[in-house]
Amino acid sequence: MKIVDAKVVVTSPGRNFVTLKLTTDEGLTGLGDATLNGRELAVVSYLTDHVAPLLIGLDPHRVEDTWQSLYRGAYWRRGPVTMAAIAAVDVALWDIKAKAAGLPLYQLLGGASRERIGTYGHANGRDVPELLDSVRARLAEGYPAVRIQSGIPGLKAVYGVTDTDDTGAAVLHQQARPLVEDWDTAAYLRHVPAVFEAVRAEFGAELPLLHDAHHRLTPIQAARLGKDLEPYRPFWLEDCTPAENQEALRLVRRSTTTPLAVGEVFNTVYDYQALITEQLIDYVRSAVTHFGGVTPLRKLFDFAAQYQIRSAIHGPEDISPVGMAAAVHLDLAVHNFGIQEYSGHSPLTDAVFRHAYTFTDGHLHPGEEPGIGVELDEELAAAHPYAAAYLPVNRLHDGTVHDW
Ligand code: EZ4
Ligand code: CO
Repeated sequence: MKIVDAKVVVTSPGRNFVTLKLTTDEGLTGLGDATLNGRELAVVSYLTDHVAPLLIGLDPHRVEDTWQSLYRGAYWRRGPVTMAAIAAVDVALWDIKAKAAGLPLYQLLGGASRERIGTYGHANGRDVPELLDSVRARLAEGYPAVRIQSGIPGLKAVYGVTDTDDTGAAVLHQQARPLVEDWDTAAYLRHVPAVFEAVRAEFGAELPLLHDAHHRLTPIQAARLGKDLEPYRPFWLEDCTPAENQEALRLVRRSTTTPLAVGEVFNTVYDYQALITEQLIDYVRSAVTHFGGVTPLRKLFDFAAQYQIRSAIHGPEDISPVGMAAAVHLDLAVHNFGIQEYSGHSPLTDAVFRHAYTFTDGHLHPGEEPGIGVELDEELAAAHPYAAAYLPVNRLHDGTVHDW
């Protein structure tokens, strides 16, 4: 079997998605997600100008060899653009291999290690009463665990709150320049423990509660927050410090037993080396889409398993249903699965990307269709063309740019 066509489809059914579609001489097709939120067209160019021409004529069964040749052959390794492009190729090849075998992808990854996949949903509110309503809404939808994000007194626009709607879905900013949000770490550190206290008081001790600090704290601030949240037993504190500095988490780890989750902006296993071998974290959060595909993410999970660290694949709306499907197959197969982030997509997005995976009673299952189980409606995709959109930037009250 040979690859005869490699096509990149950009569509915006409410937000931008980049999809690679490979076709073989036997008529099999494979899909891969290459969406890099806010920098989509850089990956489109990487794929169409530099990768697609190399794929024509290759045997699609050679997944590992193709991955290695794209990773090592570029010489310029790593980085989100490169790894999103390689991820799309990797997933499209796995999709073809599984279709050729007549099996859902999870069977090729070792088969099911569980019956279904536990998720967490997003609850958010501008203030505590609104957040409590949002938690109630997620529980009514069946979510077994909830991420809680709240507005901060004195701040106008805050991550996870003002940029989400009341279903917890992220709202897209389709504009030529990024939205500016504001930030005050001291106000945040004062407020978050009170938010946890209110949610525990309303919903009890058992509900798993997560929180995302979105890379905004210094190590000592993160340590403080971890300690302050301990009485409320969070399921995890996510991305407490900027991701570039692995050493920061040594200080956080020494100071708190609050579990730590990291990795949505990581691209390779090297970003995790110290974090895993020194047991500084509890969950690895990379997405198939940004980590080079199923091939390296499986290796990461096996590495993490040696240190009792679990998977928690990043699952925001900017991961397309193609990337989500790949995640759900991996979640079902790996032994050290932890939890899957899931908000679902809009009905229009689900129409562009018809998928076999299902979400029932707060749990995902990849379904039994051969491959990853996603079909792209190219006509509908073309009816919703790319629209420039940016993630927000964050500024302190004096105008200084802060980590978003
Ligand atoms: O801000 O995917 O845990 N989820 C997150 C996401 C990220 C977006 C950025 O594109 O932190 O909401
Ligand atoms: Co996050």
